[in-house]
Amino acid sequence: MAATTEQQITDSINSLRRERKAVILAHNYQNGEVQDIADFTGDSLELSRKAAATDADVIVFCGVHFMAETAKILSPQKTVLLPDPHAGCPMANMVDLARLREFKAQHPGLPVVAYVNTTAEVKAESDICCTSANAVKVVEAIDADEIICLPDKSLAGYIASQTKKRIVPYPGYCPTHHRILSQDVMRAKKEHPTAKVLAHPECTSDVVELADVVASTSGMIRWVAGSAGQEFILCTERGIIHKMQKDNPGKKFYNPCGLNICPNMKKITLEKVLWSLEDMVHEVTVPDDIISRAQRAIEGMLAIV
Ligand code: CIZ
Ligand code: SF4
Repeated sequence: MAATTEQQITDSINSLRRERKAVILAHNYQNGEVQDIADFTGDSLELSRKAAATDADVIVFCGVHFMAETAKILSPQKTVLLPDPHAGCPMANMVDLARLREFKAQHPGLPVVAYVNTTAEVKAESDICCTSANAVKVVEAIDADEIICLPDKSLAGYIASQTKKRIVPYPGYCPTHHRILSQDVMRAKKEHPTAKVLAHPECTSDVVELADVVASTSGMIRWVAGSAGQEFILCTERGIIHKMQKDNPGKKFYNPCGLNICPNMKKITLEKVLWSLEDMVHEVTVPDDIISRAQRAIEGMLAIV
């Protein structure tokens, strides 16, 4: 995109943002140019909470569908727009209501902890939500020794390694994080021997075992900012490096491989953000009864952490 064109698009986004009284949210995995025009960047829960605290009428969520739903759950009165209606999350889509009910029936009586990375209707049908940052705390706070964690078997495995409780994993996973292999991380460590390795718990257990730090995207951003280290290997989606590099210009950041790209996150572009505000598309709605039940699961989590 030529520089002038990009500037024109940004100018148009800015005037429509004011006209529509909109707040633009960008997930940490978004394209850099999209992060740069956002009012807030962060993880999905933190973004949805920040947007709820504004008096905006419209939320443009630059992320994937379940994230826009989370924003709607926390701001039922606001109009929530997803700039590309096809930006879905394959992991969130691995469990729907029918599969969840079937899984619950196979493990009767067990409480269900739903990662924020789930659809609104799955949240509504679960006992409580968790994020990758607070999952262990949430599991510890539940009055049960055996707990279903969904949809991510890798996050469930990480939780199981940190608690004495028995964790029953639902067999979902993030294709993007699973493309990062332990041999990639070992090669990157050899090339950058002083680099610290940070891994998201959505990575496979052999990658997590190689990490110096296991954290959510926001946790990684905070950890890097506070670290005396100068080099970092990031085992998560590569969009995270954009903010880290901006915040820490002297530090060096490395991707462990060429495949840590989430194609759905990358569907959002500046042009689509502009179209979204121009045409007020694509609105993400959640039925009222699902909103109130999903709110209960999110509030249950927030009461613990
Ligand atoms: O909920 C989010 O934002 C996800 C899935 C990732 C993270 O760790 O921030
Ligand atoms: Fe879903 Fe993985 Fe992409 Fe996150 S990185 S949106 S979990 S596919």
